[in-house]
Amino acid sequence: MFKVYGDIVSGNCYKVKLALMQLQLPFEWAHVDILRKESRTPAFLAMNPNGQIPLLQIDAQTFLPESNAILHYLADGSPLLPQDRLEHAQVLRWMFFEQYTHEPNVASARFIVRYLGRPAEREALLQQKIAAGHEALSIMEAHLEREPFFVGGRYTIADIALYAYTHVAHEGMFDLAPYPALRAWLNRVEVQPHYIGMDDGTA
Ligand SMILES: N[C@@H](CCC(=O)N[C@@H](CS)C(=O)NCC(=O)O)C(=O)O
Repeated sequence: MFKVYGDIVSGNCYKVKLALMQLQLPFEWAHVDILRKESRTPAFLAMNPNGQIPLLQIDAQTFLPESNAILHYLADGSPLLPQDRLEHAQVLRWMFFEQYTHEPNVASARFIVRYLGRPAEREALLQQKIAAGHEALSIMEAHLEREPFFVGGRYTIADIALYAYTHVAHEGMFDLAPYPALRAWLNRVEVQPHYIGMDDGTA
Protein backbone atom coordinates (compact mmCIF):
# COMPACT_ATOMS: atom_id res chain seq x y z
CA MET A 1 0.00 0.00 0.00
CA PHE A 2 1.20 3.51 -0.76
CA LYS A 3 2.11 5.84 2.09
CA VAL A 4 1.90 9.61 1.64
CA TYR A 5 3.88 11.99 3.83
CA GLY A 6 1.98 15.24 3.71
CA ASP A 7 -0.16 17.99 5.18
CA ILE A 8 -3.69 17.94 3.84
CA VAL A 9 -4.10 21.71 3.74
CA SER A 10 -1.13 21.87 1.35
CA GLY A 11 -2.38 21.95 -2.24
CA ASN A 12 0.66 20.00 -3.44
CA CYS A 13 -0.24 17.21 -0.99
CA TYR A 14 -3.93 17.41 -1.80
CA LYS A 15 -3.13 16.70 -5.47
CA VAL A 16 -1.79 13.31 -4.41
CA LYS A 17 -4.78 12.51 -2.21
CA LEU A 18 -7.25 13.48 -4.95
CA ALA A 19 -5.47 11.32 -7.55
CA LEU A 20 -5.24 8.33 -5.22
CA MET A 21 -8.95 8.60 -4.42
CA GLN A 22 -9.97 9.00 -8.06
CA LEU A 23 -7.78 6.09 -9.13
CA GLN A 24 -9.25 4.06 -6.23
CA LEU A 25 -5.79 3.20 -4.90
CA PRO A 26 -5.50 2.43 -1.18
CA PHE A 27 -3.06 4.52 0.84
CA GLU A 28 -2.14 5.59 4.33
CA TRP A 29 -1.33 9.17 5.28
CA ALA A 30 1.47 10.34 7.59
CA HIS A 31 1.00 13.93 8.71
CA VAL A 32 4.11 16.16 8.46
CA ASP A 33 4.06 19.62 10.11
CA ILE A 34 6.28 21.84 7.97
CA LEU A 35 6.08 24.81 10.35
CA ARG A 36 7.65 22.57 13.00
CA LYS A 37 10.34 21.62 10.43
CA GLU A 38 9.29 17.98 10.46
CA SER A 39 10.26 17.73 6.77
CA ARG A 40 13.80 18.84 7.63
CA THR A 41 14.72 16.19 10.20
CA PRO A 42 17.58 13.78 9.37
CA ALA A 43 15.06 10.92 9.14
CA PHE A 44 12.90 12.80 6.65
CA LEU A 45 15.89 14.06 4.64
CA ALA A 46 16.99 10.45 4.25
CA MET A 47 13.70 9.84 2.41
CA ASN A 48 13.64 13.16 0.49
CA PRO A 49 16.91 15.13 0.45
CA ASN A 50 14.91 18.16 -0.74
CA GLY A 51 13.10 18.28 2.61
CA GLN A 52 9.61 18.82 1.22
CA ILE A 53 6.18 17.26 1.15
CA PRO A 54 4.39 15.57 -0.52
CA LEU A 55 6.44 12.40 -0.55
CA LEU A 56 5.10 9.08 -1.83
CA GLN A 57 6.50 5.90 -0.32
CA ILE A 58 6.17 3.12 -2.88
CA ASP A 59 7.88 0.33 -0.94
CA ALA A 60 10.28 0.01 1.99
CA GLN A 61 13.19 1.59 0.10
CA THR A 62 11.51 3.59 -2.66
CA PHE A 63 10.35 7.19 -2.29
CA LEU A 64 9.08 9.66 -4.88
CA PRO A 65 8.89 13.41 -4.13
CA GLU A 66 7.46 16.23 -6.31
CA SER A 67 3.69 16.37 -6.50
CA ASN A 68 3.46 16.39 -10.29
CA ALA A 69 5.94 13.52 -10.67
CA ILE A 70 3.80 11.59 -8.19
CA LEU A 71 0.65 12.35 -10.21
CA HIS A 72 2.42 11.15 -13.36
CA TYR A 73 3.54 7.94 -11.67
CA LEU A 74 0.13 7.17 -10.19
CA ALA A 75 -1.86 7.97 -13.34
CA ASP A 76 0.37 6.14 -15.83
CA GLY A 77 -1.78 3.67 -17.78
CA SER A 78 -5.05 5.21 -16.57
CA PRO A 79 -7.52 7.53 -18.34
CA LEU A 80 -6.11 10.41 -16.26
CA LEU A 81 -2.92 10.43 -18.39
CA PRO A 82 -3.36 10.40 -22.19
CA GLN A 83 -1.20 7.97 -24.17
CA ASP A 84 -1.29 10.08 -27.33
CA ARG A 85 2.16 11.66 -27.73
CA LEU A 86 1.00 15.25 -28.17
CA GLU A 87 -1.74 15.08 -25.52
CA HIS A 88 0.77 13.57 -23.10
CA ALA A 89 3.15 16.47 -23.78
CA GLN A 90 0.29 18.95 -23.36
CA VAL A 91 -0.43 17.46 -19.93
CA LEU A 92 3.22 18.00 -19.02
CA ARG A 93 3.09 21.52 -20.47
CA TRP A 94 0.26 22.51 -18.10
CA MET A 95 1.91 20.77 -15.15
CA PHE A 96 5.14 22.69 -15.77
CA PHE A 97 3.08 25.89 -16.08
CA GLU A 98 1.52 25.02 -12.73
CA GLN A 99 4.90 24.62 -11.04
CA TYR A 100 6.66 27.62 -12.59
CA THR A 101 3.96 30.24 -13.15
CA HIS A 102 0.92 29.35 -11.03
CA GLU A 103 2.01 27.65 -7.80
CA PRO A 104 4.90 30.04 -6.92
CA ASN A 105 2.36 32.88 -6.92
CA VAL A 106 -1.11 31.53 -6.10
CA ALA A 107 0.15 29.03 -3.50
CA SER A 108 2.75 31.41 -2.07
CA ALA A 109 0.14 34.14 -1.52
CA ARG A 110 -2.03 31.60 0.29
CA PHE A 111 0.95 30.46 2.36
CA ILE A 112 1.60 34.04 3.51
CA VAL A 113 -2.05 34.51 4.47
CA ARG A 114 -3.13 31.08 5.72
CA TYR A 115 0.06 29.64 7.23
CA LEU A 116 1.85 32.83 8.33
CA GLY A 117 -1.19 34.96 9.22
CA ARG A 118 -0.37 37.78 6.73
CA PRO A 119 2.51 39.44 8.63
CA ALA A 120 3.11 43.10 7.79
CA GLU A 121 6.69 42.46 6.67
CA ARG A 122 5.40 40.13 3.94
CA GLU A 123 2.70 42.48 2.62
CA ALA A 124 4.74 43.81 -0.33
CA LEU A 125 5.68 40.27 -1.32
CA LEU A 126 2.03 39.20 -0.94
CA GLN A 127 0.91 41.94 -3.35
CA GLN A 128 3.59 40.86 -5.88
CA LYS A 129 2.40 37.27 -5.63
CA ILE A 130 -1.23 38.32 -6.08
CA ALA A 131 -0.43 40.36 -9.20
CA ALA A 132 1.61 37.55 -10.76
CA GLY A 133 -1.02 35.00 -9.69
CA HIS A 134 -3.69 36.92 -11.56
CA GLU A 135 -1.58 36.68 -14.71
CA ALA A 136 -1.55 32.89 -14.35
CA LEU A 137 -5.30 32.78 -13.66
CA SER A 138 -5.92 34.92 -16.76
CA ILE A 139 -4.00 32.44 -18.91
CA MET A 140 -6.14 29.63 -17.51
CA GLU A 141 -9.33 31.65 -18.09
CA ALA A 142 -8.48 32.26 -21.75
CA HIS A 143 -7.85 28.52 -22.28
CA LEU A 144 -11.02 27.49 -20.45
CA GLU A 145 -13.16 29.88 -22.50
CA ARG A 146 -12.44 27.49 -25.40
CA GLU A 147 -11.95 24.13 -23.69
CA PRO A 148 -13.81 22.22 -20.94
CA PHE A 149 -10.57 20.82 -19.45
CA PHE A 150 -6.89 21.55 -19.97
CA VAL A 151 -6.05 18.74 -22.42
CA GLY A 152 -7.97 16.72 -24.97
CA GLY A 153 -11.43 17.78 -23.86
CA ARG A 154 -11.36 15.50 -20.84
CA TYR A 155 -10.29 15.37 -17.20
CA THR A 156 -6.58 14.55 -16.68
CA ILE A 157 -3.85 15.03 -14.09
CA ALA A 158 -3.25 18.48 -15.62
CA ASP A 159 -6.63 19.44 -14.16
CA ILE A 160 -5.76 17.89 -10.80
CA ALA A 161 -2.46 19.79 -10.69
CA LEU A 162 -4.08 23.14 -11.50
CA TYR A 163 -7.23 22.61 -9.43
CA ALA A 164 -5.36 22.05 -6.16
CA TYR A 165 -4.36 25.65 -5.46
CA THR A 166 -6.90 27.37 -7.73
CA HIS A 167 -9.91 26.16 -5.75
CA VAL A 168 -8.47 27.65 -2.53
CA ALA A 169 -7.05 30.79 -4.18
CA HIS A 170 -9.50 32.94 -2.19
CA GLU A 171 -7.45 31.95 0.91
CA GLY A 172 -4.60 33.90 -0.70
CA MET A 173 -6.80 36.97 -1.24
CA PHE A 174 -7.62 36.15 -4.89
CA ASP A 175 -11.06 37.18 -6.09
CA LEU A 176 -12.18 34.66 -8.74
CA ALA A 177 -15.23 36.70 -9.80
CA PRO A 178 -13.49 37.96 -13.00
CA TYR A 179 -12.92 34.35 -14.15
CA PRO A 180 -16.30 32.77 -15.07
CA ALA A 181 -14.82 30.05 -17.32
CA LEU A 182 -12.36 29.09 -14.60
CA ARG A 183 -15.15 28.93 -11.99
CA ALA A 184 -17.22 26.69 -14.31
CA TRP A 185 -14.16 24.41 -14.69
CA LEU A 186 -13.80 24.19 -10.89
CA ASN A 187 -17.42 22.98 -10.81
CA ARG A 188 -16.70 20.39 -13.53
CA VAL A 189 -13.74 19.03 -11.55
CA GLU A 190 -15.89 18.74 -8.43
CA VAL A 191 -18.38 16.38 -10.13
CA GLN A 192 -15.73 13.94 -11.41
CA PRO A 193 -16.05 10.35 -10.11
CA HIS A 194 -14.59 9.80 -6.63
CA TYR A 195 -13.83 13.49 -6.16
CA ILE A 196 -12.90 14.36 -2.58
CA GLY A 197 -12.46 17.83 -1.10
CA MET A 198 -9.28 19.03 0.52
CA ASP A 199 -10.58 18.72 4.07
CA ASP A 200 -12.92 15.75 3.50
CA GLY A 201 -12.49 12.22 4.77
CA THR A 202 -9.21 10.36 4.50
CA ALA A 203 -6.07 12.05 5.80
N1 LIG B 1 7.71 21.27 -6.22
C1 LIG B 1 7.28 20.63 -5.01
C2 LIG B 1 6.96 21.70 -3.98
C3 LIG B 1 6.65 21.09 -2.66
C4 LIG B 1 6.50 22.14 -1.58
O1 LIG B 1 6.61 23.35 -1.82
N2 LIG B 1 6.23 21.65 -0.37
C5 LIG B 1 6.06 22.52 0.75
C6 LIG B 1 4.65 22.36 1.31
S1 LIG B 1 3.43 22.73 0.08
C7 LIG B 1 7.04 22.10 1.84
O2 LIG B 1 7.28 20.95 2.03
N3 LIG B 1 7.59 23.08 2.55
C8 LIG B 1 8.42 22.83 3.67
C9 LIG B 1 9.86 23.13 3.45
O3 LIG B 1 10.25 23.48 2.31
O4 LIG B 1 10.61 23.02 4.42
C10 LIG B 1 6.04 19.76 -5.27
O5 LIG B 1 5.29 20.08 -6.20
O6 LIG B 1 5.85 18.75 -4.58
